[in-house]
Amino acid sequence: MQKLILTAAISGAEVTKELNPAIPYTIAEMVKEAKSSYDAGASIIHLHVRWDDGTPTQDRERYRQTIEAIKQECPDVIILPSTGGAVGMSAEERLQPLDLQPEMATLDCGTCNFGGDDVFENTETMIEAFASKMIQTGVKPECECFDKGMVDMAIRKANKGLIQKPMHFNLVLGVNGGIAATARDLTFLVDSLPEGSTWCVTGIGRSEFPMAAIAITMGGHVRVGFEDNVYLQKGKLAASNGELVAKVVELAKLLGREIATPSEARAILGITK
Ligand code: KMH
Ligand code: ZN
Repeated sequence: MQKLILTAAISGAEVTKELNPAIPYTIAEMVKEAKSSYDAGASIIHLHVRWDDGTPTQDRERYRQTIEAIKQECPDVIILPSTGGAVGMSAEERLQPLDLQPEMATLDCGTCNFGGDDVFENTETMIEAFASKMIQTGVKPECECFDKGMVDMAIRKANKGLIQKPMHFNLVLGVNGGIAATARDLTFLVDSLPEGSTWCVTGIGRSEFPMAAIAITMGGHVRVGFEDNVYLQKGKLAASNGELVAKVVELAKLLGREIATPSEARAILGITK
């Protein structure tokens, strides 16, 4: 089995300090959360940036400054910026971090209800435009799939030459509007991936650690972090993203799976730059 790649989704765009005071907004807070995750065993930081007051932004310069500051503390970590941004942002706004030519970026593969009246919009035209820009800029897409149809959309785009193979997927289970976080549905998604793909699981809310445990035993990779869940256990807020990563490292140890370093993660994912 491959070593386990751990991704820390340290900030997200929607969670706020009202939910957990440790949610990072400022660049210094982002660095602290990235460092705690990296020290605990994360080789990838999935990044959304904010203005100091917590407002989500896809501003190119804010990403540049945040990435440079994180790299000073965690020099070899893989940075995976969001091109999803926050619900309601325009495609143009969302695409900005690709100008920095990161090693990876998210590629959201379909439209999804996101609770209440929120709709996270990713039309087919947008998916093609985002995928094309990633090919042009040499950025490896992490195909974000909130439902089975999104896996199929990503495969169609790969067959059209818009996503290079082998593909890498982030299977997100438990969004209110997406596929449920159950072992059956995770197996269904994984069985639908093209041969040779790599995949990571993201379980939302209380599903974070159960989905992680299943993925560890299935040979997949794992994402945790405040973007997806703010609790270390029922009723106890996590003090840092590092605590969430450390809990998965502990699970992996119990289940006999070794953790990948950033350079091992690059080799597994076929990242060459
Ligand atoms: N904030 C969500 C609307 C991504 O990073 O690409 C979208 C999201 C996915 O978080
Ligand atoms: Zn995200």
